[in-house]
Amino acid sequence: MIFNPEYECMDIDARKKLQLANLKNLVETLYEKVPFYRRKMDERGVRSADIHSLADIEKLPFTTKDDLRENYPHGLLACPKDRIVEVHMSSGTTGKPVVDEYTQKDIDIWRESMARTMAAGGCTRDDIVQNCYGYGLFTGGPGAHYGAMTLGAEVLPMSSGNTARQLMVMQDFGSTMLTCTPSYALYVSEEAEDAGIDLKKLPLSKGCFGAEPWSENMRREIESRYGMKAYDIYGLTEIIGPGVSFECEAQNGLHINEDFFYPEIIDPVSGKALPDGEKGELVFTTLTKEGTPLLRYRTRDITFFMREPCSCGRTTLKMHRLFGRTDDMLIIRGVNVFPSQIEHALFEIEETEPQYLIVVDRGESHLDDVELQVEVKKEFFSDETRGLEALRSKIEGVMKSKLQIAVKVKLVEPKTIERSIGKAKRVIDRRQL
Ligand code: DLL
Repeated sequence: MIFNPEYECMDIDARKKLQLANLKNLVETLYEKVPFYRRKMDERGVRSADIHSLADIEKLPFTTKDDLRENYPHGLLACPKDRIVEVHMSSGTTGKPVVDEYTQKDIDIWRESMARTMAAGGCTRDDIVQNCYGYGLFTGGPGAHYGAMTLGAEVLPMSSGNTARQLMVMQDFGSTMLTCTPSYALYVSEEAEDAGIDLKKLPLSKGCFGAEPWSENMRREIESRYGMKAYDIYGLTEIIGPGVSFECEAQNGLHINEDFFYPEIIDPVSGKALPDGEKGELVFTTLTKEGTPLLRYRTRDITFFMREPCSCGRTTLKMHRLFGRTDDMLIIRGVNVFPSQIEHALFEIEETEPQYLIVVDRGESHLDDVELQVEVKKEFFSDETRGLEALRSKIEGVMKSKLQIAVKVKLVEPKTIERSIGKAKRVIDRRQL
């Protein structure tokens, strides 16, 4: 279902006009209200009067995660503090958290964005949404909650964890839609299997999954374990939370809510715009936010735009599902490798579970060594070493041919790699320690 056809199916030129008008307003507001942006614009000698077309956005300065941290907690606020009604944060691994401070209008934009997102995943007022994204400072729980409520669905605000209780509620309340990280969806399915629950017999028929990288193969795995449709949803705290872009029934690229979030793809090194179809770093400008609007925010997420019209009828620009993040990329003996490539290759090996851990270290020779720990499926795991040895060299062969690097594979017993209830940790890079 299309939640808001007026905006989601808008004539492309009309949308561009709207974006340009909002961009000019934004630049004016940021210049007046946020000293950080005034300084940056003065340095470049650019003002709102210099923005005549959307392409002129290139004249404006970028914002980086470091800028957000340096302005923690309220330095980027663009409205009086008493207009803020809610705050979210994401901590990341280093330094101060990044903060998003919402006015009521910002919350309304978020509700609308998430209503579009979940409607595209099939959510209606008849649904019972089991929301297992974490609630709290993380945007996942509240974002999906707002979206489901806006659509008039019934929400079960489970938050993440306590998997036995998740399964009980899922059965007793007849949940029809699941919202959580893809890795948690897999974890729940394993626990269901152990408890003798056949998820395919439950009323669950769809889910919106995101907040971490996942592959097409992982989608298929979730869809077959649950007997459901699994949709990819994307977003980040700095921009609004989940609801920045989402898949429709075509499951081929994510529609960007571009009347709210203006997207660009740039070369991460030169900062220059890349032609359509070329992979690069995703950048967003929040066109309509009031609390902490951002200009040309560098997400570090890597994707490309898909301009061809979508069969669903939406005219919004699509982005390919993420390939990874510029800061996730591992450089192994000079070769660039994304964890998502390893995951993708692994899924083609029938004997393994979709559970893995990549450990990178500097060997005695001071060269980078990669150990890939992979869980073997119960039915293939045995004490007989010959079979396992053959499987190990098969996986090493696949990795070598797909990634062009040598990976040492360590097969581990089922259920030995730590499961996550939120975002999965797939890489341990000991080289930085
Ligand atoms: O993860 C917001 C979110 C919640 C999105 C629930 C979807 C569902 P942060 O914690 O700020 O916000 O993390 C944002 O997570 O820059 C991406 O690197 C990654 N990410 C989010 N969605 C996806 C996705 C939330 N669908 C960071 N695929 C982003 C791959 C994703 N990576």
